Amino acid sequence: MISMHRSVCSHWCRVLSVVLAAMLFATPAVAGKNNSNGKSWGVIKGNLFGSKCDKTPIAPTIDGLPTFSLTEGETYQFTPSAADANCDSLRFSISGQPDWSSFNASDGTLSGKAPAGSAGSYPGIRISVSDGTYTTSLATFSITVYDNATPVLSGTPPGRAASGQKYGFVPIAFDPDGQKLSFGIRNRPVWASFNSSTGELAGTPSDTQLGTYADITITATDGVETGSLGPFAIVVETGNRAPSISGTPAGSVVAGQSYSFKPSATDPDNDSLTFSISNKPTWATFSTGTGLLAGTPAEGTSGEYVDIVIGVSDGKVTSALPAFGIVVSTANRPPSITGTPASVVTVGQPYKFVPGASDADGDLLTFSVTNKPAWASFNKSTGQLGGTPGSGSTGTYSNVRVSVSDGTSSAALPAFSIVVEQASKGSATLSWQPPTQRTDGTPLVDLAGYRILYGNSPDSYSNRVTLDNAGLTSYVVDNLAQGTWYFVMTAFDASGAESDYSSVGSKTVQ
Ligand SMILES: [Ca+2]
Ligand SMILES: [Ca+2]
Ligand SMILES: [Ca+2]
Ligand SMILES: [Ca+2]
Repeated sequence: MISMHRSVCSHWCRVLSVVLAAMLFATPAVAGKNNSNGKSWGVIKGNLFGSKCDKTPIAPTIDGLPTFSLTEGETYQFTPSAADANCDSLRFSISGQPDWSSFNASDGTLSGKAPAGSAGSYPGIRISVSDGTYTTSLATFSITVYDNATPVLSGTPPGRAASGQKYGFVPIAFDPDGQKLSFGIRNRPVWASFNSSTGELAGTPSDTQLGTYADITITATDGVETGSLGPFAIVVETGNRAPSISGTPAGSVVAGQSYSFKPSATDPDNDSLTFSISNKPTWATFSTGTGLLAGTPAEGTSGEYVDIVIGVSDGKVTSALPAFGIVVSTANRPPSITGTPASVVTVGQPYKFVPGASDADGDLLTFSVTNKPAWASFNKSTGQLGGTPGSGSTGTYSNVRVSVSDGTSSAALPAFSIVVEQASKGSATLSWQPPTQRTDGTPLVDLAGYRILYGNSPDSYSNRVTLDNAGLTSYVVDNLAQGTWYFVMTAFDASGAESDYSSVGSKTVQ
């Protein structure tokens, strides 16, 4: 009955079972009565009142199922169950105790960590309990300590690192026992950090950390055995340095005019550079070889072209200018100016020239003049050049230029000269023989007078003088300006009949 309870009961249960067996032996009738109620625990308690510990000497009991194996580095622990129906104090003992373990005589606990090198079989272990009179033992058992396999580290850490660029290496770690591993490192480079959970070695060396970092060893331990990788070295060399780009692109251009911007770019490593652009204006072309952005926005492309970004790459890294915009404004159309100024003026005579001018944009126009004669005034609003040269202003006023401006662009007439002439007057004395007959040969008896016609060309006699005196034979024509004058005469009779022109005479007034 006792052994049956051992196999199914807890420690407390077993203690009661032992007591129950004793009580049933002493007072079977009471126990049977209570058992009829199905309350066996109540039976035990009822019979233990005032008599918890049996007075009949009984050997202590010991029970428990020890663990039979572990791996080096692992901890062993086993505590047996023991009881004594007489409430005797119990004392435990052991034989065949493994040398790496300790034993607690108070509770029978066998424990300890199997160290490296402890692999093997530890037979003949016997744990006993004594109540001072009787000794009871567990069945002799063995503990097998298995060899702890060393963690295996593998992987090829890169032997070179570049300044400014990240270096990283994670070893492949494996423990044949499946034990949890923790990592360590010896001679860790100062520029790198190490993760003891993963074994990752990572960092970015700076330009001041060039050189060889040798004898680096990464280790992995399962708590007992330690595997390692290395030693290895990392040579830190100068890494790629980013290219630089600079320049200030113009922010505006007038439609119809050319735009051009070329950034400056260099690479400290002398890498060959390639340019790129985003948001290139449609009217422009871009050279990936030089970075030149150029073009002439046509009329109708006015507007703002934004977020233009020009970058340069050394094949590894790209540097870019800040984004910029280009405002294309409508082109100003220059004004036009026309007119043919007089080139000669006589002293005392007024001179006046007003150019014609217009602007396709309707811009307000202002006029200007260079080399204005002192005797003339100029109206900036109308462009009128006018004045009357005085007697002391004879001469040639050359390279006079009249211009018009719309505020942005201007137009000018060809330069011209104004010659101021002296007002010289001359005279011509005409003399003639009075006619005595008509063209048909008949005598002319009623001659009434003469008419003098003259002008500045032999075909155009714009001036005339009528002389109502048949007795005259000469006449002085005066007040003739400089130039060559041509003269003809006619004769007329009392009836008004007039002859043809005489032969032409001429005189040049200097
Ligand atoms: Ca005892
Ligand atoms: Ca292991
Ligand atoms: Ca570079
Ligand atoms: Ca204009």
